[in-house]
Amino acid sequence: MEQIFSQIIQRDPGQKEFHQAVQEVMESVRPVLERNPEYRRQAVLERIAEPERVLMFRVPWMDDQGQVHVNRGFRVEMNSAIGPYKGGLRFHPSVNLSIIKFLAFEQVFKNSLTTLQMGGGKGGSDFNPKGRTDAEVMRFCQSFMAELARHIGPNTDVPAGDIGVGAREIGYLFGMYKKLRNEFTGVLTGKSLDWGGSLIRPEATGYGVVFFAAEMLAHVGQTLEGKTCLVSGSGNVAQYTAEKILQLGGRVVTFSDSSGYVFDEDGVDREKLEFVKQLKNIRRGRIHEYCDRYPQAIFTEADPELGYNQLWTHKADCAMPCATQNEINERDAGNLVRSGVSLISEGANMPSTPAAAEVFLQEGVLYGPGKAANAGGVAVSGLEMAQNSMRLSWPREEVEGRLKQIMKSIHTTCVDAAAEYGLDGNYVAGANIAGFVKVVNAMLDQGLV
Ligand code: NDP
Ligand code: 2IT
Repeated sequence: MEQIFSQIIQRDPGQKEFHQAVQEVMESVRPVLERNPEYRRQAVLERIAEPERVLMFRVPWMDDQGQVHVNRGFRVEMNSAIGPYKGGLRFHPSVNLSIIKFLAFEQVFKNSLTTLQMGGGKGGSDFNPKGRTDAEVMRFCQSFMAELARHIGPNTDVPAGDIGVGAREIGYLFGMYKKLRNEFTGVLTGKSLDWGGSLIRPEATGYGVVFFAAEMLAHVGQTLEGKTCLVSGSGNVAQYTAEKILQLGGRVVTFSDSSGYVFDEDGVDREKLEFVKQLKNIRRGRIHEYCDRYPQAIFTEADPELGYNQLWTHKADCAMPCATQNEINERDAGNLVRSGVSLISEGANMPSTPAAAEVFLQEGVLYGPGKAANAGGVAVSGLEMAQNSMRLSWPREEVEGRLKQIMKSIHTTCVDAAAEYGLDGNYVAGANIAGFVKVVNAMLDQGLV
């Protein structure tokens, strides 16, 4: 196994996020390979860690002043053993091939856990939508889709949103796809309700994060009622994580963005949450503006020199990281445990470094890794695809009911898979093993392709 991993590193040196994601899965599935010598003969690890296809392309676009810019576009089609490639698009200046490959790799196992028929993929661009006008974002999306349209389709590859890609971007991307292909199909998910979107898709990731947390708590005879939660991020996932925490009787005391975080000791109530939604989604403002409106809250500027994030030092019972990868390091993990946090449910993809995850496992924290805890978003994307195929829309209650059921099933699957290998309570091992076995068996059924 060490040899396979070092080959993966040698083949793509410098792809540190991708290596991090692969290493975690490889460590988890070691006992599975020991039990199944056929998996070794079939080189399943080498196959699953190599994307089926990697697309990289130039995205030229013009700003409102007539200046031309060039960004890089990506789509990594990682694995189609159990369904069409499925996964979001991320627009953020930090995007590079390593980040898109790690996200696509995680997506394969996450989608496998959802019980639905979806393979794994991810895409995006190093385009920074911050401070850009709607017209500039539209031209960028059109240029991005001018290339991507050749490679995707409702039965081939179905992108959706992620960081920097929400309803506005999905609209512009869909419009261009429709024009180029002259067909109205469910080629993207996260569409607006009026033209093929699913109820609950905007809420799904955050709601799912909290359903997963509630399942982990129920497993040890507890509920979220009265529990104080630290939430990071203030985008789509953070907002609906907070909303469901409030609905289930918990308290939310933090939000953040890349500039810093707000701490509201009185708790974020429904009105304050509505303010955050307006601030981030409509006015596209910064989270420190929360303190202009609610002066009792405290804003702390992000300080990368500090070596830890002060957000994770507040006294709480639960933490839901919903911003980005590696936002919790080993020191943060130690701080969380010392602040009384005994449950982590990851809204972001890979928000905890390997050393932080190790702290949670060692300390017996209920630790729900992203590929299990945040699978509700892509699960409802799968339900959006199902509704599009039938040309029907299900009511809110039906979609939310199915989402809740799927999160429950993911929880049970993780618990059972971990127990099968004597790793009771280890959701990381459970999620990786269960996600892996299903995809690998499908790959083997379909031969060497
Ligand atoms: P949004 O773009 O809506 O929000 C992202 C939030 O995270 C913003 O508050 C943003 O702050 C913050 N953020 C992003 N990058 C950084 C960074 N490098 N450092 C600090 N803060 C950062 O994205 P989503 O809410 O959709 O995504 C959040 C996380 O959830 C991501 O990890 C994504 O992969 C994951 N996820 C999303 C799903 C979905 O359905 N949308 C599904 C499953 C997982 P700022 O405004 O300053 O950039
Ligand atoms: O990371 C993720 O699961 C997403 N960004 C959602 C993907 C999707 O296809 O809905």
